[in-house]
Amino acid sequence: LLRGIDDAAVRDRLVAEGLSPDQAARCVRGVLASPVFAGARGAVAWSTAEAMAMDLARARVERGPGVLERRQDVSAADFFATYVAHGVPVVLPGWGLGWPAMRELQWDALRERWGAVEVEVTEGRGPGVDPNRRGPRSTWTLAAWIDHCRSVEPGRADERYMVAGDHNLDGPLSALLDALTPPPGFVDRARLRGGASLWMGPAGTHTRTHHDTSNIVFVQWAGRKRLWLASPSETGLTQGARGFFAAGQLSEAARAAPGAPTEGVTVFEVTLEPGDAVFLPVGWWHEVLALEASVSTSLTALCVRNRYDDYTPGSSPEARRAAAQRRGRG
Ligand SMILES: O=C(O)CCC(=O)C(=O)O
Repeated sequence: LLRGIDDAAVRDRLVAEGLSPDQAARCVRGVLASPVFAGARGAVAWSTAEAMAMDLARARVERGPGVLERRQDVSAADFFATYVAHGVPVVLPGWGLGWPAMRELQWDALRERWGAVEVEVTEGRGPGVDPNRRGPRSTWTLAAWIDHCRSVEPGRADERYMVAGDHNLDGPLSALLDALTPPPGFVDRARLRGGASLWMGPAGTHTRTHHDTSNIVFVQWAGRKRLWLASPSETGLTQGARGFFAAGQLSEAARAAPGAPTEGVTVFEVTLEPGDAVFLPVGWWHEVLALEASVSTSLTALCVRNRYDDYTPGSSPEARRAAAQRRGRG
């Protein structure tokens, strides 16, 4: 009845299941008169309308060009009005090519200049480790960490990975922030400390499909990385998500079995070369694989309000309710 199925059809079904016509009629009348039903009807109507909006967004993505747009020399004004405001991912080929980071975030330069600095590295992000939990960390000199990254054979990554949560750009390596010089208008330099993160690891590091709660411009400096992206309107990924992580991997979408969380999902793939960047709009699912030993940075200190902490579709019903109440819809 909540789904809008006709009363008579429900009555007929109850009779088919063994109730007398009289019992069935009384039962349906009782449900329709119940205040709980009246309250639930409002909630269902609301969530049906929201599901329709998601279906519409998903249909648009599905009927789109199927590949990520690539923009050379996009202005900050165009970037914010076209891509950030509408949540559209875009590849910025060679965006970082002229920046000092193109010299300073290379293996030899890093090792030579900062090799003695102690850095934090996350251990163990593999299957069986809760990806939403901060893993154990170890301390390395940057020189030892770089040697480790460069010595691991492709396909033999051991899950050690210097990730954003290790905060090395906020502390021991914060001088490297000066090497990040996007064109004017993209980044608020006053917020760069805390709004830029370093990812450094061997070939084969793998970040499972997840979403973030801010817009990110992800820039590649050394080695190549492959990313798979999917829209937040892909509700198949949201159902079964745990925290920020989706139930399925986008890179496996092509092989997804019927009923898998990735079945039917429109997946965008991009391979970043050194100097390339990609804009990851808030909420977009992404999975990342380092094809080679890799150095990248993610920038969140964009010249726009960039915290969407309430966007947690994979959280518990209680946490979602608290977020809805904060938004004034509880
Ligand atoms: O490079 C990676 O392994 C993951 C990057 C990422 O997911 C992010 O910046 O949000």
